[in-house]
Amino acid sequence: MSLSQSILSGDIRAAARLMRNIDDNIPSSRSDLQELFPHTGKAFLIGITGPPGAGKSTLVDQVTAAYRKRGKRVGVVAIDPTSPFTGGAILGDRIRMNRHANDEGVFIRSLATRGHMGGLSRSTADVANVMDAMGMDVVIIETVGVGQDEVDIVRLAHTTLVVMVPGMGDDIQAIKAGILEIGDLFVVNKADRDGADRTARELSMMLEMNRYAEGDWRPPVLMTEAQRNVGIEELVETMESHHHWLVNSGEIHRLHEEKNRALFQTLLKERLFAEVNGRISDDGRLAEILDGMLTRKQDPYSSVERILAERLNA
Ligand SMILES: Nc1nc2c(ncn2[C@@H]2O[C@H](COP(=O)(O)OP(=O)(O)O)[C@@H](O)[C@H]2O)c(=O)[nH]1
Ligand SMILES: [Mg+2]
Repeated sequence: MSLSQSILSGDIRAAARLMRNIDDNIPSSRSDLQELFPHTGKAFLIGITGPPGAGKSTLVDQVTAAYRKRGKRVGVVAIDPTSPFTGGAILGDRIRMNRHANDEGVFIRSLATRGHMGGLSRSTADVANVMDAMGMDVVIIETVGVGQDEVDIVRLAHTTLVVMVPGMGDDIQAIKAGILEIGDLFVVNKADRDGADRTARELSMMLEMNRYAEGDWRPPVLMTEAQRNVGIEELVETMESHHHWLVNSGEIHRLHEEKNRALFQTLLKERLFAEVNGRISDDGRLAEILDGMLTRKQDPYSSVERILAERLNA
């Protein structure tokens, strides 16, 4: 039996193995993903982003528990920004999520950001697809961000949740353009701290400056205390409302189109690059080109054109 067949028949360990293969870029993972793809598209994908320490992982843990109470199976993909050598945050998240360790309805996977080209967003999408095919009803993707990862998560998720903490007023100003665009809903976590109301008010005011057409989704601002499990039910309800809005408004089709395009184009880019770069690395021409650039006898622009033309004529 192939890994994908085992996964479809409910083998959790096969899923874990395939995810490792995806991480390690093992070629056989491609055929497993091919076989799983027709079984995907059913899960509700939630992206959670925000600055480090905002309480995202704590929220994910509580949201996971809330969905479990509703009888939903939950997959979690935690994208860890720390160096794979320190592993610190991964360990912390593992300990926190330990209460779900014996629950067959929860599957948690941490991915380290390695920074190879397109690698992270692609393997996140792949891992989310595996969880989807496993029959997870909800897949939560946690990422730190103000950056590229954040943009990528939006392309992956149906609903994107931005987590802030009290006293971030200035930061909100600094990053508002980015965050206001990506959030379908905003959470001011650590509402037990001073200034939570004010941060929520400021956020709401900034959001009100956006222009909305009739029937548009207007991102709400919620307050939570993830640590004490306060506000989580309302948060889950609001995420569900957004999902319903996506379906009822037809917006979900546009979103899927965008997701599909992003996944396909990332795959294409990665494979083309790997193929061409691999060939010129092996046959020594990459070294030649780089030498030529050092002495300024060759420019990179025409080198790229030459390599590409050769490929198209092949
Ligand atoms: N005071 C307070 N602390 C919280 C709350 N939620 C999470 N924390 C703490 O904030 C710290 C960072 O949380 P974590 O979930 O790891 O944040 P992440 O980096 O965004 O994933 C931890 O020590 C949590 O226990 C909250 O509602 N109130
Ligand atoms: Mg975290």
